[in-house]
Amino acid sequence: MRTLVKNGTIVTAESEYKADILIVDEKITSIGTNLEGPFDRILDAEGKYVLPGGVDNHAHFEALNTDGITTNEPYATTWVALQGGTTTIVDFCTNEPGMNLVDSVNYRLNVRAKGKVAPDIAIHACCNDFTDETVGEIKKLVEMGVPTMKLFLAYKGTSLYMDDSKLLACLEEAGKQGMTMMVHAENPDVLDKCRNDAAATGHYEPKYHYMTRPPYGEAEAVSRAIRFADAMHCPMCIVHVSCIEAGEEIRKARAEGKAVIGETCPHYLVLDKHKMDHPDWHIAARWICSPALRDKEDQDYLWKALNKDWLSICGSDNSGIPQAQKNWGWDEEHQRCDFRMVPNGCPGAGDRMNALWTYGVAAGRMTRQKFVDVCCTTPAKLNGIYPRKGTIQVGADADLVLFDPDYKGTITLETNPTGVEYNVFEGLEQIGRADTVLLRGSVVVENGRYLGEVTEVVADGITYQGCTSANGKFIPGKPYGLGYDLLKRS
Ligand code: DUC
Ligand code: ZN
Ligand code: ZN
Ligand code: ZN
Repeated sequence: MRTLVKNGTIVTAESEYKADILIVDEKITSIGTNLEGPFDRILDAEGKYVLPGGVDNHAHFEALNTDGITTNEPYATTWVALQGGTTTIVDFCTNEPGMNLVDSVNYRLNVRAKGKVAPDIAIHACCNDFTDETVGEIKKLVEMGVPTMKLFLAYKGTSLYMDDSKLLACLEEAGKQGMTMMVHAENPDVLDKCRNDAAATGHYEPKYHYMTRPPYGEAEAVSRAIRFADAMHCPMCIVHVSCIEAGEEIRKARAEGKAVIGETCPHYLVLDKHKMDHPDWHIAARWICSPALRDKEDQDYLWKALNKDWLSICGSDNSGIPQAQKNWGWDEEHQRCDFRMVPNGCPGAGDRMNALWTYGVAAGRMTRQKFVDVCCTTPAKLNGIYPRKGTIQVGADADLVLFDPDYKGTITLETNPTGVEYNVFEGLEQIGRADTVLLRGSVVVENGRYLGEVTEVVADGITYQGCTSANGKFIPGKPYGLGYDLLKRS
């Protein structure tokens, strides 16, 4: 199959130019003008930007909470990512109950996700059950194409929590084996103190979620994680950075040449904490995610930080928790909402690029090159899947977005589905959208609509809008990803 994408303006992290693209089957084989036919199909990209397919560094689908219950939308809903221009999700694989990480990755790919993922998928390991085996698994994970792992420095009292000795042991081995370590950085004792103080004084409403996750707790954990990673010679990615204080720790460490990179997310860039002040707690609960949404000044800082490469990636942290599970926040005994019982997370895989374009590029806060860099290229590098993914060049997978900068709309669940019953960006203006999306040479989105069949699928007793056929395949990452480059800085 020979496809020509003609008349578009190609945008990469480095440059922007007018040229046509020849795709043969799944790969880009030439870029230029007057490319020679015959062609089986011609896509006219006149008036559009041709972007690399998005790489979402931070997606949770079918995530397991500490009881082993899934608290996220199923893989069948991943079509929403494609519709938003993301052609590769990097999904977190926690331990299945009673399973080590290596077996959990195999189980996730071969059972949970098999035949259900619409975009391509790469994997971060995510330790939810640290055992004597865990450190020894790092080498095997890297060999399997999983060169990244996330550790939780928060959530004391659950199996997610990693104390400093476990953290150091993992970092030491990861540095040797070519793994980049990712951390959820919030100081657990700060959280416990604040949460207990709130409860002790009778405060349980959703707004106490943000009032009890102070920036200093995030910044302290970021600082500690970076120092430990540096001492252990392990490259590090701080995920979901939400505030000035945490960003400043990363900025300073990078200025000192430390091997650290930071990610932020659309909801921290675009939304503020007052979403959680909604008078109906069921609705307010939709914005309960961790770290918490912050203030306008934090948003301004995060935009600046992306532009200055203090932060380098925009990942969605897609964690679409259905309303029925957000409603777990109801304390039946005391007949009130308790923010501590609401599962954490916001959906966003479908709106990551829409939100960043609208409030970044279209608002004059970010160049198109920077947009591609933080949404596609740097995440692909970090995960060791560049240049197969994350850029437009000969030999790369033909994952392309024909982006229409003239689209104007309002974000609603109908136009911007999330996989759950609500969209946290509902009602916001949208400028520009992914008009046509190609995944490895196949057109999967046209006129902003996913082309596959979408029907109701039921998971854990909850009904979702799911795709019935899957295009996605596992893309193994190479060891070190960006890690070597990061380490060379020091
Ligand atoms: N961390 C995440 O990255 N996502 C959802 C919840 C959390 O704590
Ligand atoms: Zn996290
Ligand atoms: Zn309600
Ligand atoms: Zn996450």
